[in-house]
Amino acid sequence: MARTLLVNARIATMRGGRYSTIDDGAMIAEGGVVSWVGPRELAPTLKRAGDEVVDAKGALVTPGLIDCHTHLVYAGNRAREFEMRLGGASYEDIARAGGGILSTVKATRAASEAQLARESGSRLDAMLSEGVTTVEIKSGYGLDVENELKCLRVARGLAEGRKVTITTTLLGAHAVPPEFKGRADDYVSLVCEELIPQAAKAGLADAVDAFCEGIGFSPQQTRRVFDAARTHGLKVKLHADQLSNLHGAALAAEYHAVSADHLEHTDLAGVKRLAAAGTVAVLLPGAFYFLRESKVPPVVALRAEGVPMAIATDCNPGTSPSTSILNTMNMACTLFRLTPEEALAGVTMHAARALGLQDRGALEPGKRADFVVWDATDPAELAWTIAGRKPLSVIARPRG
Ligand code: DI6
Ligand code: FE
Repeated sequence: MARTLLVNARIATMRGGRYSTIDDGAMIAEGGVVSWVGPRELAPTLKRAGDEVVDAKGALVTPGLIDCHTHLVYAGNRAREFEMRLGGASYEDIARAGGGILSTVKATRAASEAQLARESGSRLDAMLSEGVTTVEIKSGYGLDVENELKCLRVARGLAEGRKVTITTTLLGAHAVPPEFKGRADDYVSLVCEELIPQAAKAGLADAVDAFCEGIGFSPQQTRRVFDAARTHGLKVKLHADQLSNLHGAALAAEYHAVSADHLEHTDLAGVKRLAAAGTVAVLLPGAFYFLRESKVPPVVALRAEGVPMAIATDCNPGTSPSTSILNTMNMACTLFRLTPEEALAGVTMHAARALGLQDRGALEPGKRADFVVWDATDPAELAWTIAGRKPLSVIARPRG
């Protein structure tokens, strides 16, 4: 089996969510899986003939980064709405007037699979250029069976020819499409009775998500979506308490969601429910920044209650047009007051857990050996810079 021998590295293993850096560390991977990691002098085996040797020359090595919440597959842009918001319109005003998510739905429905793959592929390449090796991609800009499945197929197809694992999440309950205007419950029926079963049957979705919000879907409608997901054996995640507190965090916990995302308006009771359920809190500072929100998620309470915090770009045209996981780490610290260590854990270990993936996110025996060599020596440097950093090299394998 092909072996990779990493030597001369400062390895931030992220075991247990901590840096626990091994200076002058070494790592052996066999068939893309870590078989040994530790100080070089303890390396159990010397180089064998045929080993691929990676000499990090004393540089920092981290696990491959994981962007666990993106809406990467869409067509067009929302620059015009950005101008409208700068002129005083609110995100909700624009959404209620039929713009917002629905304007991207129009462009996405009109786009061919090839066009969508091209536009989305260049965003994905930008992500990967920063050391990302696993990306979650949601649908949610098709909003009918044909177009939602189209977006999921495009998302899955993006992994071809790239060294990345893509996981897909069906976000049919993102907005009520124009043809169901005023009939949200009927649209939810379509999501539950046609979309979820077909996506599950075609193997196109790993999880199901919903936008539980005043301008999205009610907690009752979200329950219907979650019940259908459960029936079809799909994991659930939730856009919870982003713009108001509809007690989405508690709802996500009740359904043992792998993650509850956003959480700006979540209260202490919601945090305690997440802790009890083992649901990961996914924080999205890009959306908070871009919408100029003022209410930060309850980070102090999440930390105190021991809720794992992941962070992600939320890459989408309306509230977080960003492909930069590194800049997101910086924003998580500057805007939400995470520590740089928490930020790194948030894009490795905890991000893996937010996707229900146990096989990655830390460099320890048994985990995938996707790793990144950085032009840095202290892991805190990754969160310190606002922009402009690129890895020296990224060692990852395609989804296996
Ligand atoms: N919350 C968000 O921030 C994005 N979706 C969601 O449910 C926004 C999507 C968009 O405006 O296009
Ligand atoms: Fe989102």
